[in-house]
Order: sequence, then C-alpha cells, then structure tokens
Amino acid sequence: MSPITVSSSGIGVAHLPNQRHKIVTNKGCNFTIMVCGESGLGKTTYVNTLFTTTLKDHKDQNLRHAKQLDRTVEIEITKTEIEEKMFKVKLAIVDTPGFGDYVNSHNSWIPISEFIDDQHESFMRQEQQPNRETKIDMRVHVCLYFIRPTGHSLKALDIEMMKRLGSRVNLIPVVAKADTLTPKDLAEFKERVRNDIEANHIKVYQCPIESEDEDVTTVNRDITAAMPFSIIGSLQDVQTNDGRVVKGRAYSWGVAEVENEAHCDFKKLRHLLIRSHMHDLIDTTETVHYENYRLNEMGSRKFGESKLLKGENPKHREKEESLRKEFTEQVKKEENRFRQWETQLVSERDRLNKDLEARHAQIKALETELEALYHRNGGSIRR
Ligand SMILES: Nc1nc2c(ncn2[C@@H]2O[C@H](COP(=O)(O)OP(=O)(O)OP(=O)(O)O)[C@@H](O)[C@H]2O)c(=O)[nH]1
Ligand SMILES: [Mg+2]
Repeated sequence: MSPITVSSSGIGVAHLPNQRHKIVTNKGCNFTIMVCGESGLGKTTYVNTLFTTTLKDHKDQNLRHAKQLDRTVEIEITKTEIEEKMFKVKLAIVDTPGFGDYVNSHNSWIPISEFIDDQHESFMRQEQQPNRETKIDMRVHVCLYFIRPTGHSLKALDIEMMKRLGSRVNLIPVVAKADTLTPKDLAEFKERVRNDIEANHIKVYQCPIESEDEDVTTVNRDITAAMPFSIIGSLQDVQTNDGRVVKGRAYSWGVAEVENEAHCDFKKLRHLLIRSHMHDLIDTTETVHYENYRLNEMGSRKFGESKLLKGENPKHREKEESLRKEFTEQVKKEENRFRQWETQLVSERDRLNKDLEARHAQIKALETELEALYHRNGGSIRR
C-alpha cells in the first residue's frame, strides 16, 4: 500500500491509499464531530463558525445558521455533505448541552457517553444483520472538549469528564474563548492544561506525526504542538485596523480574528479535522474505540442479546437470572412431588378396587351358601 500523504488543500480522504480510495468514492464516508463541555463556552458558536468558514457556498447556509445561541438543551445533530475532487463526506456535527456547576453535574458525562455508546451499539447490531449493505453509521469520530479559559488548573469535573470520554472516543481538548486571555496567559494556560492531562492520565487523541513527506511531518508537528487548541468563535464580519473584513470579535484594542493563526488555533484544528487527520480519526475510531466497545460488549453478553437498558444495573440482571433459576427449580420439585402423589393415588385406587372385588366374591359365596340352605330346608327360610 502506498503511504498516506497529506496536502494543505483538499479533504483528507482524497489522499487515501488506492484501495481505500475506491471504497470511499463509491459509498462516500461518514465523519462525525461532537462538541461538549461546560455551558456558555461557545460550543454552538463554534459549530456555526466551522460551517460558515468551511462551507462558504453551501446552499442551505442560512437555514443552518438560524440556530439560536440560547442554551442548548438537548443533543442536536447538524448534517451536511461536503464534496471535493469527487470525494463525498457526510459530515455530522453533534452539539451537546453544556453542563454547569450545579450539585449533580458529576453525572453530566452520562448522556454524552451514552450517545457515543449508542452509536457503536447501533452499528454493531446492523453488522449482525444479514443485510449489511446499507448501514447507518453515526459513530462519533472525534469529541472536542471545551475548557473554560480560567488561567488556572483543570477543574475536577473536567478531569472526570475527559477521563471517561478519552476511553471511548478520540478526545481533543480545546481552550474556549481564546480572545479573553492575553497571548502570554494563553500560552501558560495551555502548558498547564497539557501538564494536568498528563498528570491525570487522561487519554487524548495523538496525531500521527511522521510522514515520508517532510513538509507533512512539519505540519503535523506544528499541529500537535498546538494542543490544546485555542478557539475563537464568531459569526460576525468585522473590519480590522488594516481594512480587511474577517470573521472575528471586535474590541476597543482591535479585532480578535477567528482565522488568524497568531490569535488562535481555529485554522489548525479545522485542518486537522477535515483535512490532514480525518482518515486517521475514522480509522482509530474503527480499530480502537469501536473494537473496544465490541469486545467489551461481546464479552459480557451472548450474541444477539440486547444491551442493558439505560440505567439498568447489571447486578439486577444477575439477580433476575438467579431468581428465574430458583423459580424453575421450585416448579420442577413441586411437579415431582405431584407425580409421586398421583402414583400413590393410583396404586391406592387399585388396591381398593381389588378389595372391592374380593368382597364381591365373598358376598357371592355367602349368597350361594344361603341359597343351598334354603333348598335344604324345603324353602321355609325367607329371603
Ligand atoms: N469572547 C468570546 N465569546 C464567545 C466566543 N464564542 C462564543 N462566545 C459567546 O459566548 C456565549 C455562549 O455561546 P454558546 O455558543 O451559546 O455557548 P454553548 O457552549 O453552546 O452553551 P450551552 O449551549 O449552554 O452549552 C455567547 O454569547 C457567544 O457569543 C468566543 O470565542 N469568545
Ligand atoms: Mg450550545
């Protein structure tokens, strides 16, 4: 197989090895990005910004951006198709409701990890069906985790969430609202986040770096060094001091530009997602995360058996199983007891029947005897 090369333009799948090429051209491929993190960090804004800056000429652009920036209250999926050089990618972005500092927020990861698991589950079920041609695949290939730009260490909630997510999906941490920190504070914060991730053994997505093409290796190294990616999200067109009109956020000191690499890593992250590493994200989802899910699930239940229902405790299923066994045994025991009793009854009936026959015979004999006596006495005995 020829090596995968990455260019600075075009969608990543255009550079797949030949064999893979064919599969992709015929069917197109699915690519699903998920965003999650605390409420109000700009996740929905980012989704909109990504669409606006990536799909400039898309026809339902306006429709898509009718989405309001009120608090997202449920998981929302926006789908579109991107096509470049004949390669079709069905892009889906999963926007999730942010969580807050309220008491039960430590359970915030549940709906998100359930969504990820449900997509694996649905795909696995389809693979077990006889007709496997038309599978619907919504497996999440990458999860962007938004971190509040506090300047301090990661919060306990972020650590817990990221730990749980990192074990089931390609996790990419991003620093939200990069325009609220000075470049120096931002660099320090990113370093702190990197250290926290390492110290807490959080599994984050590692881009493959080495390539046969030295330029590609340099780009990959540059991208990797930028993690956690800082983000500025905005749908506003604003004018810079030097007269350019850009997507950005205007301040009295100037404009924070979305697509300016000196201001944030929006461009690098977009390059990674829909150009250089799309193929690797799809591949690792298939070979690592989906495979982990499949093996895990297959180890704990029989082929074709349904998944535990949401919130169902595996202990309860065990208990139910043992109760069912106990019940079946009890029924068997009772059945045996009943059969024994039945046999006893039948033999008792036989015994009584025999007894009855014997008594009949006795009566018969007595009657004959009586008859004989009657005749002997000249018929004087009255019957
Ligand atoms: N300064 C700054 N503000 C931003 C940025 N991105 C979004 N905002 C603002 O932050 C507020 C919340 O943005 P949303 O995109 O709704 O945040 P969210 O993460 O989707 O929030 P939930 O849906 O509640 O989880 C809005 O007022 C945005 O204009 C950014 O990069 N910088
Ligand atoms: Mg939102």
